[in-house]
Amino acid sequence: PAAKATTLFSKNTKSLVWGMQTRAVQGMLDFDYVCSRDEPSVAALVYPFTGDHKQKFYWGHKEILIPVYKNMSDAMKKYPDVDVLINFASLRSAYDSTMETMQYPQIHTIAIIAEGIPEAHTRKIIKAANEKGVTVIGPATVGGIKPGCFKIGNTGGMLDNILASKLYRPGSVAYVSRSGGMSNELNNIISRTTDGVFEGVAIGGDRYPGSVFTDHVLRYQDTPGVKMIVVLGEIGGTEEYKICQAIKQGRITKPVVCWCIGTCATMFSSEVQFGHAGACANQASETAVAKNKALKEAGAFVPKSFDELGEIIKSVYDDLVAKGVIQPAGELPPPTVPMDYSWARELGLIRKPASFMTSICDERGQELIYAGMPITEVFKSEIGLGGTLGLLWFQRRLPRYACQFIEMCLMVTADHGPAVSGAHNTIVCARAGKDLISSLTSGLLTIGDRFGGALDAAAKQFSKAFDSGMLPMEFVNKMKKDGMLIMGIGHRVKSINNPDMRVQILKDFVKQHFSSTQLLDYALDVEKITTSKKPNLILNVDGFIGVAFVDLLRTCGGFTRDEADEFVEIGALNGIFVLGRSMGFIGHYLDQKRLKQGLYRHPWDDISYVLPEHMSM
Ligand code: Q5B
Repeated sequence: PAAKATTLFSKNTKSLVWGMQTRAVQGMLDFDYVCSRDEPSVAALVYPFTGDHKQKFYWGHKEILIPVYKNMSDAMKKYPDVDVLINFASLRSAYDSTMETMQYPQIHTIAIIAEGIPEAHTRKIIKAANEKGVTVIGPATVGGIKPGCFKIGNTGGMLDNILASKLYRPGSVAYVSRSGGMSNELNNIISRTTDGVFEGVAIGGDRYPGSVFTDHVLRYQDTPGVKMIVVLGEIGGTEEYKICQAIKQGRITKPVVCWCIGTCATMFSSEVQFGHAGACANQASETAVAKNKALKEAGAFVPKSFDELGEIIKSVYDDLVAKGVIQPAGELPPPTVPMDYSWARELGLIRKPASFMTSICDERGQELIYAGMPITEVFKSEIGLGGTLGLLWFQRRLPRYACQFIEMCLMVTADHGPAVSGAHNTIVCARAGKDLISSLTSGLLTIGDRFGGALDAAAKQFSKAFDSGMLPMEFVNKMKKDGMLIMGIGHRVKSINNPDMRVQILKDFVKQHFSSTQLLDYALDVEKITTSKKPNLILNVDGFIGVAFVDLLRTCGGFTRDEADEFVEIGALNGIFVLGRSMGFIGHYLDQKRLKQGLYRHPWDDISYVLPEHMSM
């Protein structure tokens, strides 16, 4: 087998991360930053399921881009200084990606995070790693951490944990454990009882971990910065006996504090399988009790229980300090890493004024809510399109007749043939080869005072005149005197001789269902005057809907007078025509496409060319 490195990580270690683990990468970068590293420890990500691209991360306050490669070979070629690969591949692809990684001699450490990798696969990985001199940490582990230098993935937890356990700078104590969760506990215990962690590795809970306790304990023995070693073993396997042997043989001379967890197994009458795949004693020597006893006999410092682990670590450490083996360094505060906005918010540390306000719809919960009404209720109560519009436009559950009226308005305004301005525009646009939305909006853009957009203005003019007590005749005369057209009056083709059935249908309904039609009656009186002058000066479809809607808002019981006026003021009523006529415009667009109509060009004989005479200078 090829020799393996004693030092796996330094302040300059560069790694590749296999998998789109952006949170873990950000955690590594934040760790690097609090360790005052000069550069991020992650050179690139490898992710075969997208093309090459870049991902945004934070480096302290700054935003940086880290490349993502589809092919591992490209990443290796681009970053020859990378010697660590952190493999977040799933249990299905971890074997292949690890074996592929080992083809690159630049890699000397691989951390495999996935749980549940078949043991046969792990054994092949171990064989290949031994041949190539690669240290494998895992599978089924969070990884490891070397304060001040490098952190594998999510090891050490969140930044506040890393700061609390002072993992941003090296101490003198190196540890190895099986469990990633327990390594966090060790970080905590060691930081409270000594000058801190020098390095910690969690080898993972599988029966065949890629590297074993002794691999790391011997590395620590040969690492000058490590002054004492902590091993957190567990029930199952015989690895701890190798440590006993190494102590007895004098291969390990640094103090080793060791505890095997799982001593409670003796309280059960049959063998217990603990959480880790390897945590089961198959023979008496594999029990935690037997191993703790052997370690103590070999000369390791073994507490009476896990509870005493901290005390024993402290007494060994204090002794080393007393002997001058350890000279605790002075503390320097780490650089500050800004807290993530979402986390700070979750902790209730910050508040931020929202950029947007909304009061009609909430899609965040389990169920979509329209103005306070869950979508299931919208359907259960059969409020229809009119009721839905009532919720979203007017924030009210409107009475049934009002919902019906709204739907009738949408129906009568749905279309009025291809000749009107908006439909014409839609058709020309569709024939110019444009898409549905362009053609639709091209039609909608013609809606205004003259065509289809006179509802609001009609509502305002008639209300103002009526509310001020003006007689219909006075109103007509005043408008004429002011040189203003009465909005909602007049039609290009409809007249008293050619009545607009759309208006008639609405009128019949309104007269039957509305509790009051004061403004409509006023407008009909105005119509009598205007049609006596010219038969086409009828109360048109815009005008009718405008004034009838004012009656509805004022008298349906759902709105105060101010609220009713506000809806007219903010332009809700033109929305009825826009929404209704969108149906027609879309119909015209589809019709033109279906009829395969070509580009429209207006005929010359339909255009009067009235250019100025040629003028000589
Ligand atoms: N005169 C609608 O005009 C139209 C007068 C008026 C006092 C008035 C015109 C107008 C107000 C805006 C309005 C909505 C442009 C119409 C709609 C949807 C549609 C469309 C469709 C659909 C028609 C002739 C004489 C002149 C004028 C006087 C005209 N309107 N006086 N108040 N409102 N109305 N728009 O026929 O003395 O001869 O000079 O602007 O309500 O868009 O189907 O087509 O569903 O798609 O061109 O129904 O009324 O009349 O402008 O030649 O005027 O009548 O001052 O008097 P016309 P003009 P004088 S509904």
